[in-house]
Amino acid sequence: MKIEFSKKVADAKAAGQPIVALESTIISHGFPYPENIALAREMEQVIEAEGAIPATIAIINGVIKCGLEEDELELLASSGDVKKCSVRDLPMVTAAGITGATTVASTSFVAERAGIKVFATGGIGGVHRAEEGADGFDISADLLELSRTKVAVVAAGAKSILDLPATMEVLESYSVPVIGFETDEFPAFHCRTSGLKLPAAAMTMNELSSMVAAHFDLGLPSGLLVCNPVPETAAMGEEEVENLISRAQAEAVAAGVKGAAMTPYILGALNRLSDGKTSVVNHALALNNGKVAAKLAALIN
Ligand code: PSU
Ligand code: MN
Repeated sequence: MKIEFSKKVADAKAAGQPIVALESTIISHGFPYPENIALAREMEQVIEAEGAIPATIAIINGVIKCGLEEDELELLASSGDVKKCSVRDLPMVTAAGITGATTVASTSFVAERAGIKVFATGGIGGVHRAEEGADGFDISADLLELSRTKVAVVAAGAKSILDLPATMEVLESYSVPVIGFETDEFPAFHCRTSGLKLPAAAMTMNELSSMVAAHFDLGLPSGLLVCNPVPETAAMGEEEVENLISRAQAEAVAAGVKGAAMTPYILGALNRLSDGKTSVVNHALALNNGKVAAKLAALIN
């Protein structure tokens, strides 16, 4: 498999510097323009400030890239015609020579093959709620990829647009370690808590890095999920989020949205229904994940 590295990431690999992978679906389908390009740049800055090198992953004109130039980030943010690309889409997107944004699943896939062990994102995909009129069997490929790709994914849990207890059950069945960072509860993206207890908690960065290092040392076939709750100052109340989500979900069902379009649609609806508040939260938690991932990458390097 051919991966084209940016000079910066190639140099970092050669020098043995810590590297943090970043996804591109969050840029192309997670935020409106120009907020998305601002976030993409800030994610890179936050990681560099911790002494690590950011490697944003995407497919540009059919080429799998690890580390993007400024004009490539701008294209992903502003084009409006970038395919959301999970692992199963990689053959078509690369063969057709088109431009694709990678999800948690496909970013992890590329990161592992690029020799990168730590990846920062906002939230992972999971098991969708089986509500009337909605897809009854929509389980994100992010979970499958976590089970078979050796990368530590730092995320603020998963959104409560998903069935969080079912998501936790699938992660257990797939033998994916799930570690709370400074929490013993699964964070629900916009909210710091979900009422779901985690199987493991790391209360310090050293504890976290020991667990992650042990995981790689054991040679387990899976990745691991590091759950870093949204910063307190940015968190939303559970009731407010639940209200927004049921409205967004009802809209999606009424509009007949299915499959891969579901998560981007709901993100957009939440942003609109909350007058941009959910995007502010999403922005804050993504940067916070970048920071934790960079510290972790340095410690396990
Ligand atoms: N959750 C977010 N923001 C996102 C996504 C999820 O808060 O941008 C994106 C990620 O790229 C994730 C993907 O991997 O959506 C999951 O899509 P699906 O549910 O179709 O697998
Ligand atoms: Mn899906």
